[in-house]
Amino acid sequence: MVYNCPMCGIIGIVDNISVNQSLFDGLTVLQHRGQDSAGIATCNDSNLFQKKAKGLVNDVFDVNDMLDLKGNLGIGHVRYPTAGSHGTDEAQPFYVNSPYGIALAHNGNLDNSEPLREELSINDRRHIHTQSDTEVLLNIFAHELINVNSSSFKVDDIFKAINGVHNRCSGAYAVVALIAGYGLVAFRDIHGIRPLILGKKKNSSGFSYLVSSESVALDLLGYETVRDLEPGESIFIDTNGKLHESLYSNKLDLSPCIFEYVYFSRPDSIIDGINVQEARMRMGKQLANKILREWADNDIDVIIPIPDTSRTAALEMAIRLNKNYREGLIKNRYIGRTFIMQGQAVRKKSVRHKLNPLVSEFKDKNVLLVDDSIVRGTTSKEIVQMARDSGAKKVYFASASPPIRFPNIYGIDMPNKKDLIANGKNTNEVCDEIGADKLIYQDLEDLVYAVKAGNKDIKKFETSVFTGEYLTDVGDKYFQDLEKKRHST
Ligand code: PIN
Repeated sequence: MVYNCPMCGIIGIVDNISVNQSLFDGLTVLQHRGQDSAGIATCNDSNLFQKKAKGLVNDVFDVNDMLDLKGNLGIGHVRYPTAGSHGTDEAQPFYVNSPYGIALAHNGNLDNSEPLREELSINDRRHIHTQSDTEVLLNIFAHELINVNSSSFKVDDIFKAINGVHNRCSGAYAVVALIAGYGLVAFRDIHGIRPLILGKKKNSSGFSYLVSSESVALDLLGYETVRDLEPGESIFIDTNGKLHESLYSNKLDLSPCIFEYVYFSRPDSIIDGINVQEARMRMGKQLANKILREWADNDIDVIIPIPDTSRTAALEMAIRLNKNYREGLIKNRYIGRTFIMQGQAVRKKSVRHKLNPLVSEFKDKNVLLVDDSIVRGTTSKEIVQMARDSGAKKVYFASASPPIRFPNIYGIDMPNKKDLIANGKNTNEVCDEIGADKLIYQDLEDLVYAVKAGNKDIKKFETSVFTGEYLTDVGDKYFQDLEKKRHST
């Protein structure tokens, strides 16, 4: 069983001064991408330093760790827990000593990590000692680099090795790695599913470069955007701050994961040229248009978002529908996101712990609750009940994304197919199940329109959770194994 590393945040920096504080700060604005563990690896000449542990960024590193993380080159990672894999062993970055000493961190999921693991063991004679597919990816990269390696270090060899990674690895991966004494490597899978953006800023000897899952890290640290990495693109920034670039010859159309826009990314990020906040605003407008088309004579008194992400869409809906918008659910900001926790029991309990209804906003009103998505439906069901308990006359529910009927295999953690509330159900059946008086789902074409309007050059998005159509060639066996693996969540 191999665990993936979905929903993580990555960052890499090359500068002419110490990068420890910038990496730390950058990770704090990527924290929403994963709260299970955090790690930083830096490099000073050919010495590598690393600290990684379970916990939030603020809790993992103390002053002494920061002092130990020396050097002008480094990478960082925040990790989301997956089925059974929430041990320190799976915290990133991962390290291999040969060639050169490489530390690597990744966001995404390989869909062929089982066969790769076997290949690594039998053909490449490499030992993988954790269940993480990041360790698999790192060892593939290291092996490919040894295979192409000339007698001395050449940048071109790095790019050849990454081509080898693309040829062997299937799935979604955005990667940062440092090669001790030489520089920072970053690359993105051939579909560009997971995000990765490059920024630069002037320093006293030229430029400092930063790569990150989200542009918010560039904003925070004062970097200007160079561009998002293209599908299959790799870059190498040497210790002198020189940028080297290479494209994979078999790259495919950019197909970013649409879930980054639905709820995963911060609203103040721009992913593949699309302003996330504006995409969410358009999702709200599209959903309002659907209501105007299909339910013009609605009797909605008030629109109430289920915080946080859906607020943006819900406000736009209220404006377009000319309805009141009210904050009716008060979030306790001191507990973690529901979606991020492990196990159904914890998840169920935490909804009431997390959100408290303001009775006065519900009493004697017909309310439209808005969420970004309905996955298991457990939150939705409880909130509908809370609304009723608070005296709502009618409880309607709107989802800014379409019914989720298929598992995500590219790095967004989703439950088994059978635990997805919309699996095998039509809208009315889901509506009954969550106990609402009416349920309105965004249509897929409207969601795609809302996101694509931010960057018309993007021809398609990764939307498999809605369609069951996957970008990579995954067989039935993969899904059977996935069901088994996720059984325990
Ligand atoms: C909202 C994230 N969003 C809320 C994640 C709940 C589905 N859930 C997906 C809705 S935020 S359920 O980013 O934390 O603000 O359908 O599985 O119950």
